[in-house]
Amino acid sequence: MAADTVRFSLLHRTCKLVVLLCLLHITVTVFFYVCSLDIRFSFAQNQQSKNESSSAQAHRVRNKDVTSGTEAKVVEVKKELVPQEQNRVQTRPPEELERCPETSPLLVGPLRVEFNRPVDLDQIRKQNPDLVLGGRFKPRDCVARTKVAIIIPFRKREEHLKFWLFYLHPILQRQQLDYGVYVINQDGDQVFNRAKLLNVGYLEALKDYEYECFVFSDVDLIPMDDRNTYGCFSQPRHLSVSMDKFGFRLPYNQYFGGVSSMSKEQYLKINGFPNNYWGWGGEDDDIFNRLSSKGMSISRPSGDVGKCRMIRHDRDKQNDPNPQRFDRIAHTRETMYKDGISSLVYRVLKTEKLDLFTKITVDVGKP
Ligand code: UDH
Ligand code: NGS
Repeated sequence: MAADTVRFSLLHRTCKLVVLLCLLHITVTVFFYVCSLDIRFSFAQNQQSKNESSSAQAHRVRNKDVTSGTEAKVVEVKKELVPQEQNRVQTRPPEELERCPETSPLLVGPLRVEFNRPVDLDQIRKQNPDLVLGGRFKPRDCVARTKVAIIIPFRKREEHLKFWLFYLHPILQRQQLDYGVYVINQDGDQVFNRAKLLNVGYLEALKDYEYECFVFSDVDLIPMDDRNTYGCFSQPRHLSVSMDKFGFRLPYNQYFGGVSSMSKEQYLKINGFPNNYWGWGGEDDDIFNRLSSKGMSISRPSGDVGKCRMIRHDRDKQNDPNPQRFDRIAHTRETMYKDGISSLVYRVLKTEKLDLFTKITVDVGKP
């Protein structure tokens, strides 16, 4: 009888232990499942930039006077739109930070990019709390390997710009870049001049910060893989190498349109971009000619990493094909020294430091 009681109590204790172990197991399983759900959810939402370790280090906002010396300008600083700097947690003082790794550990690879649901600026602001006035960002936990100005030629493409900001800000933050976004808005209704706006962007961005690298991007092109680094390389880089509208291939080998990047040195070597391509076409071929005449080659990501989508649109007003483009690209080697950044004339009408980008409205003249 006594032996039975002892056996029963042993069995009872063993059962209790098993039940406790099961409960512990379930708790641990649920915990890890919830964590993995969280990661997958944030991937699908393209919100990976919220990751603690990728958070921005607060820029000291330098509300610099951007007067060029030639023209008086209106500078609007919209401070109320800026996230509160004091809310940020800075993990280590900047002098203790190490250089960011060559490949960011935050990259996720292929991304889903679609344009069927509109995005709004408030949503983008909330999803990018670490941006600083003017659409600037620095990684918080390491010193970025490069300071990049992203220059966007622009006129009346607000809907495209929203998609660009929605997709690109999280990508650029995951790439651990020290970057700023500059939208160069052509004033008035004269013929559009993409390359001249890019030249203006180069000069104006340098008045803001000591950028070393310049990415020139059309407003309607979105990368489909965050491994396509928006930075500079030993040779000028073409980034939009496999666009959906070309069946994810290069339309021709010398194609340098869409999105490209150059270091300051590479850009200055070719005297910047031409200023006299009014209307659509040829200016990117002229830039290619400039680079190859200076013995530079084009570096590109692989077709897979370089995939991107273009937001479909109709031809813009005042951007019809330029009938002079073939004649001009035939003479790049002779004209490039007198036409470029050295001969650039423009007038800044307004500079707006917004929370997601800096908008510079310019008068670039007419043909
Ligand atoms: N851009 C503007 N506003 C304009 C014109 C051009 O913002 O009015 C900018 C914008 O960044 C654009 C870039 O300049 O992405 C390049 O100009 P583009 O869009 O004209 O060049 P793309 O090759 O289109 O994208 C050519 C006309 C397509 C006609 C399609 C008809 N189905
Ligand atoms: C070439 C244009 C380029 C242009 C490219 C792609 O023909 O400027 O087509 O155009 N060159 C000339 O016209 C000399 S696209 O299909 O993207 O509109 O970038």
